[in-house]
Amino acid sequence: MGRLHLLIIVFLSISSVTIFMPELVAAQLKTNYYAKTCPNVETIVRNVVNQKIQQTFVTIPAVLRLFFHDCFVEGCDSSVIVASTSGNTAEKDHPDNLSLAGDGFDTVIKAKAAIDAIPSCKNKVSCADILAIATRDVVQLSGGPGYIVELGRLDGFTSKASNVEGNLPKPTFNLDQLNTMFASHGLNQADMIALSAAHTVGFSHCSKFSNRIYNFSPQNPVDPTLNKTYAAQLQQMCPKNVDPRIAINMDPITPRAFDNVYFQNLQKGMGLFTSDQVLFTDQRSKGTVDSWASNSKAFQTAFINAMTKLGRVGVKTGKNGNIRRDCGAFN
Ligand code: HEM
Ligand SMILES: *[C@@H]1O[C@H](CO)[C@@H](O)[C@H](O)[C@H]1NC(C)=O
Ligand SMILES: CC(=O)N[C@H]1CO[C@H](CO)[C@@H](O)[C@@H]1O
Repeated sequence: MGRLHLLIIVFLSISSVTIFMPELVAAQLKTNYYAKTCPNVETIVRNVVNQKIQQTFVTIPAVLRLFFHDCFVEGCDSSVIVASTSGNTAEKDHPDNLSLAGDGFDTVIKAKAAIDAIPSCKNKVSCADILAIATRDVVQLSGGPGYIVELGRLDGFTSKASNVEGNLPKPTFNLDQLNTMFASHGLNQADMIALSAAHTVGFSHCSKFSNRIYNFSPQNPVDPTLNKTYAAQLQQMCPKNVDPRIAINMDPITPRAFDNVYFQNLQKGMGLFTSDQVLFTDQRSKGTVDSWASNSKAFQTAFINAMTKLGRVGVKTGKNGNIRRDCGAFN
């Protein structure tokens, strides 16, 4: 009996080592990175995020999407927050930025000001880490899982609109295109599916899916994988000549809750983009959608794991980055 017990323990510890070691070494991030320099940083950010959310719900999807775009273009180095100057068109001014709502930028800038108001913290915390902390907070404050954020990212030195093209997924992507793009950032299919559930909160402009409700193909003007009732509702909210500023809820059932209803919607043909619905229609990913639609806990575990991996993408350390004094401008 004693011997069997021992064997089980050894097996478990070996498997956890093989899963976690390579990633930890590659990313050089730590959970207690600011313990000596600014021990209260997470509380300070949390208070600012709380206040912002009380002013506007948009804070939640805005911050979450900002983090994703930051990490996929040039790595998680707050390059997405830098403003354009006369000599440089920055990432945020690429057309793909349309829904990077100002409230995401504003949250980071306000949190930075609150941190820098404490003399010992001033210019000690990177904008990239502030965004990572704020992202964890908006997920948790909208009903999603809490998790420990790895920290120690530096802010990057480049931000170019020309680097955006080809680095962000398009709403028309099929499963292979999604997998290829996420794999190029070290994320596997399960990570991609878990992260896609971020579309459980937030808004989309009509133009991002109008092809699915008006001119999908010569034989099918409406995408046949779209739920017919939902398609009619979308046509009503997004008539052909709709004001381009109109944006609609991406999760029509629980638009303000970070939950697994996203997956239940896919089962009913209520995924808004092709890139959402394909996760259910493609047999290679359907099983994962079905299991997370019925098991919220399993989804949350996968989401935390995928967010942690996303937060390690292209991290800058040492000479490759610094702490920006103003998140919107290089020092
Ligand atoms: C899987 C591929 C993905 C595609 C094709 C995609 C595409 C889009 C598009 C087209 C919009 C609407 C933008 C607009 O109308 O201006 C959107 C919104 C959003 N996306 Fe994604 N996205 C993907 C993955 C992700 C991931 C991984 C996250 C975060 C982890 C994310 C978070 C969001 C959020 C929160 C919004 C709402 C933004 C707001 O309301 O301000 N998306 N996405
Ligand atoms: C379409 O959506 C409705 C709920 O809005 C649902 O009752 C129905 O089962 C869905 N249809 C299909 C084919 O999934
Ligand atoms: C929030 C934000 O930065 N929006 C910009 C997105 O890009 C267009 C140009 O493509 C700018 O006009 C917006 O100001």
